[in-house]
Amino acid sequence: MAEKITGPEIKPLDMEKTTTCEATAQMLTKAEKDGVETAFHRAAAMKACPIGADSACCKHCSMGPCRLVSKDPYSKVGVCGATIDTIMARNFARMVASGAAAHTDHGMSMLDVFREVVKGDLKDYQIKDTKKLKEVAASIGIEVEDRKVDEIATDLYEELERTYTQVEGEIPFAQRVPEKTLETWRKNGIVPRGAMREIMELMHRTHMGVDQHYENITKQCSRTALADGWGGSMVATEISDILFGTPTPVAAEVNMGCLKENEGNIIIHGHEPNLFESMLASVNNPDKIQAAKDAGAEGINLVGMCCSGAEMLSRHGIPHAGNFMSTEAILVTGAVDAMGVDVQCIKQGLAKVAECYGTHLFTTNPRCKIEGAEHIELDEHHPSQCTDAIVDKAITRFKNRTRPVEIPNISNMGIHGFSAESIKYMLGGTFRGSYVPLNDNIINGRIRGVAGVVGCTNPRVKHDYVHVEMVKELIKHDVLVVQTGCSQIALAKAGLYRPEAAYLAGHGLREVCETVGMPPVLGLGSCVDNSRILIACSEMVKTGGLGDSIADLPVAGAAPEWMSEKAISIGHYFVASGVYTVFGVTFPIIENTKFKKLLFDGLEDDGLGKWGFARDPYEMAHLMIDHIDKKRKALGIDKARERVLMDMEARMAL
Ligand code: NFS
Ligand code: SF4
Repeated sequence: MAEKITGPEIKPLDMEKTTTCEATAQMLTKAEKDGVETAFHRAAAMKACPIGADSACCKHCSMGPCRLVSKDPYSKVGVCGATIDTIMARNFARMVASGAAAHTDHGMSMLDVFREVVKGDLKDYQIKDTKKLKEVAASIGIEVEDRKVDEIATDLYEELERTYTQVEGEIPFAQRVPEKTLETWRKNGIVPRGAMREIMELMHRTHMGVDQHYENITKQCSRTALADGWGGSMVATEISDILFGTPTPVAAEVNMGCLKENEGNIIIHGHEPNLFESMLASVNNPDKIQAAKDAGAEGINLVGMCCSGAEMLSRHGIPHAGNFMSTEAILVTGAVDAMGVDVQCIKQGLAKVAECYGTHLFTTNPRCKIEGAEHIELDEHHPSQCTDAIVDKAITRFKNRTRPVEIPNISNMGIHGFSAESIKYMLGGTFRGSYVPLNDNIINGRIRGVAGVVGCTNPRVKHDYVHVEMVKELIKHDVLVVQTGCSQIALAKAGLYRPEAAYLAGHGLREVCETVGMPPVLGLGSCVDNSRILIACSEMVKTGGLGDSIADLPVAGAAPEWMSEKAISIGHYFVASGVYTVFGVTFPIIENTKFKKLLFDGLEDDGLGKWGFARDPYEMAHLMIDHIDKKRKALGIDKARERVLMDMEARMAL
């Protein structure tokens, strides 16, 4: 169809510079023809505010807003006298507070479901993974031997509630932290008490006229971020595993080609797996399938996006259509009959694009409504009422499709569904899984170290490009990469989740991958599942041979295309846990300031990790590799790698 859908002239993007995702590029080009605007177009038209980007402004009271712009950041202060360090630290802290709140509130929703299941008030969800239930319970000191599942579950619920509500003491999962790391936290006074308390205190301290020492603010930042990583996020992951199953490796399809022209397509996009799980039940309901057939469809096709999509990909092999920067683009296919969203990373712009293409957009969570979208609330006591209604609307939309459909014919198979548990079995390959083989391969140098590459996509940089190039550079240098969220999807679209992609890895990593038949990058699921990386780090320390604390491990983290406050909270809990963490795109900080020095150096002196920043993917990768090598040297295992490399050369010579 040639005629424009909305009318206004759209300034075309230079696709070469916009994205490496061909499907997204194809749809953006179509959007331009149709006169439909996306976040990519808005980003091109609106320059980021340079003062805000540097975190050099404060609007915490109405004596301001104050802007501290000048060549020398110390030549000015706010009306109240706040220095640049105070202002940057407070802004950073508020990002941590908001990001941590998002993850912990998500975790709390999962815990709400769990409580109702345990009480027997919720029949549509069950405890699916009793093995995991027992493992999690035992890990925080709950007796599991010879006890009934519901007794253990009741105790677990009560313990985990403390993650949120406790006012004194340490959160339950602090018991999973390696001893020396926990000691460091205690010494620094940053062991979280309860998430609600930490977030509340951080908001208080960043109010006008309270905490005006950047070091003290940063301390509470660390405590709050840890309440996210080892608290809210970890609860979200563990409870989701208990209710819906711990992921095991599964072959699955990613990219827009998983939409089907002749079926009713439903996309679920968001973060909490309960909506998606019940949608899975609805689309498999024989009545609904029949209704779809009666409407002329060959079936109902359920597809995920963003993080709840990544969880469904991991747990059930449900196809995944794309990451954060593709959520508007996919509607441009015209093939999406309904999109259901819950919370987080849901662009308001979706409503307009959905309207242009006649797609039904449904909000389902009381926390997230969007003007112009229909709200059908998910009540966990009767979840099918919501999801069945969405299916019905999708079928009606299918029947009344008037506009031509264009689906990019691109899909990528790969192996997903790794977890802290399955890594044991993957590399162990024996009946009793353990981290010994991973540690051994790191010690003998075949694997140089482990990098967590995670996080968002952001239209301020070439979409997917930074993720893909950086990860390729890491694996080429024998760094095993673990991933979550939008980054996992970027690499899956680039074909790195196929075991055959091991040929892109260095000799050592390649050998390990080929021996066990695994891809050189391992996908662990959604962003809250970054907690799986924390558990994996803990296991590596406890297994032995790689130091006494997480800060000793030859590991590093990165979010090369981050955009959300959640990403800052994640970054900071990795830093506080002892991990060197590199961010791309931009960093909300001014060079040559005390606060910058604290985040990028000082925290390491306190026994924690530290922040890093670079825009270029190769530079980021080498910052991480250098750090990994530094840790190998400190552990005295740097020589082993040289031997492996010589062995390999010798073998090649033969
Ligand atoms: Ni994480 Fe998931 Fe993606 Fe970023 Fe958003 S979807 S929670 S925040 S954009 S990775
Ligand atoms: Fe300005 Fe201080 Fe008010 Fe911030 S708190 S807006 S720096 S006067």
